[in-house]
Amino acid sequence: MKIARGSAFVRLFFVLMLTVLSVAGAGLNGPAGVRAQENCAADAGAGAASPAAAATPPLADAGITPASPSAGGTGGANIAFLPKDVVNNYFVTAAKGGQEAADELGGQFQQVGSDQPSPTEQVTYIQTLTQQAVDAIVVSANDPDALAPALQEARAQGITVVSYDSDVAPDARQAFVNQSSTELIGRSQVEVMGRLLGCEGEIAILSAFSTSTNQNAWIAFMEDELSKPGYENMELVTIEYGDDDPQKSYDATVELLTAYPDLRGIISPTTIGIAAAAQALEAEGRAGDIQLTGLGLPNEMRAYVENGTVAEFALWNPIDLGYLAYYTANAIVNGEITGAEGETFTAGRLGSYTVGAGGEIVLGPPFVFTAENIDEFDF
Ligand code: RAM
Repeated sequence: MKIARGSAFVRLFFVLMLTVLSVAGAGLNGPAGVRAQENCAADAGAGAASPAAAATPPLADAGITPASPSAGGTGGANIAFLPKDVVNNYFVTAAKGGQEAADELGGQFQQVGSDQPSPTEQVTYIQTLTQQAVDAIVVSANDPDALAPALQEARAQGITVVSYDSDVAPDARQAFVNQSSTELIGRSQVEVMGRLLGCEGEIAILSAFSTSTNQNAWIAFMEDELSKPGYENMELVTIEYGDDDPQKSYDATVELLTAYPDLRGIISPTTIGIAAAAQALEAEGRAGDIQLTGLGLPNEMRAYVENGTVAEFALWNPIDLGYLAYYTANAIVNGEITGAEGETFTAGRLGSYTVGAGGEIVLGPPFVFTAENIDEFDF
């Protein structure tokens, strides 16, 4: 069975995840009932969710309010998405959510950007969108600071700026639509790797751009998690950057295998990186020998999970991220919110959201994919 976007099952899954996480005070767990291994860190609460904690609460209790599709705005806004690049399937998928929201709100949607993730190219696109006087720019940054002056100029012209996926400097935007808790995403990838390796062995991180705000924020929490008692025998030997380029990421993986003969695991917190690393591990005959986890698109990782190259990885629904980002920008354009902490607005089928500290709006807990459930996802 494939899960259709926005289906009741997806909503229920989010609610269950939210309940398990909040009640257990836990990190990101595998699908309920699939595994119950300990985490390496002595202070970890993850894995402690009791079956009772997974009881389904009313939607409103989980902070999710069902809404009619037309709720949330008066429509008509001209909103442009500027992702890290326009060929990455993650952003192609997120754009579907942006278009869906625009259709519901009667607004305009366009996605612009380069074929290569490049901060310089993003600045050029911001300048062009500013000249075009769009109502809002929704941007995923390849560099938080390099984009800031151009975005500040756009804001000075009255254009709403919202970041999604990968934040920009806070004074360069009104709100940031984060896919999930940055801390949860960072720590949980180390927790998964620790379980896969029995808390022992050399690991490497294969990241995106060295200036990617989201990957760097997750990596900071990964390093903090690794510094906890319990991880003494797991060593992060290097962080490599594949620049969200499939070939560069593949080559970086092959180089890792040569440079670190005792390497036992790779964490890749990027959909491009994890797919390229899985391909490289198979081609080099190291699948299964080296554990690989991180963030990936189920449709790109299905084969690697089914043949055992990857045991477990995570992601949120990029369609929902794009949908929420469009609704957020629309709400600011229409004056419903300004991006100040405590404001609430309704994002169509996703329900109501509250702006958090620093203008952050969090989509929700991610999904964890394994061989047992990956066929239920289609994005
Ligand atoms: C890549 C991009 C994106 C990130 C995902 C997980 O597609 O780097 O920014 O959020 O991976």
